[in-house]
Amino acid sequence: MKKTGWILTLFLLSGCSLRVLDPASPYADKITRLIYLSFGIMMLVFVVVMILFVHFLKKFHETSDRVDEIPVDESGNRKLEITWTVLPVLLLVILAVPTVTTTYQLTSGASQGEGGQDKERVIIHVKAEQFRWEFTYEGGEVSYDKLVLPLDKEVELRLTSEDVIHSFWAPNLAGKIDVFPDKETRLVFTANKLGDFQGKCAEFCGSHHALMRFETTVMEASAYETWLQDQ
Ligand SMILES: [Cu+2]
Repeated sequence: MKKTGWILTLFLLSGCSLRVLDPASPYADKITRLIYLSFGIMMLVFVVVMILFVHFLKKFHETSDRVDEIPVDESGNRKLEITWTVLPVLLLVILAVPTVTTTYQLTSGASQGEGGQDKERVIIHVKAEQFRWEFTYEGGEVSYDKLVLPLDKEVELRLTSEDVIHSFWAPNLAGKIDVFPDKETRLVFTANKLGDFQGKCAEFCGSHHALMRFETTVMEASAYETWLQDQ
């Protein structure tokens, strides 16, 4: 039964087309580094705790000559108390500093060049509705459930919703961003890898939420222009 459970889990996971740890933009690359950092810290804590656990199991397990032994009642070990207070604080600082600075770096891009003053930036309007994505490009071209982006060009997505709250998530390119019916949110990133990347709505938004997927295609700037003309 246990084996069947594992096989089923692997089978279900194999259905995931989202590749979270495969960055195709500096934005996604920064997030990936944060994931590796927190995973590294987690593994360090896990391994140290497991080593201590096994060590103490061996050291203090009951043996025939120790059956009646009563352990010494120790209270207040200053050294140990300082160690297990300082170490977790240190680990949290190592995790918190890059997390906070990265978060500020990534969100500051959306407020710079406010109002599209930055002429180099490609502005695409994203409209979410139950249950599809509509992308409107600078010349008024529209595509549904397919976002096309030029390579190595800074892109600014301006997102709004027609109905409920959705969440735009293309893990190869950027982090999740909420999409609201009465407020515009922005996402700024630069795709630096050619190819097709999967994205989906990451906020439960109704009966067909699971089908609210989209594909992102990153193409050379010249091919992007041609594609736009074909729309
Ligand atoms: Cu949705």
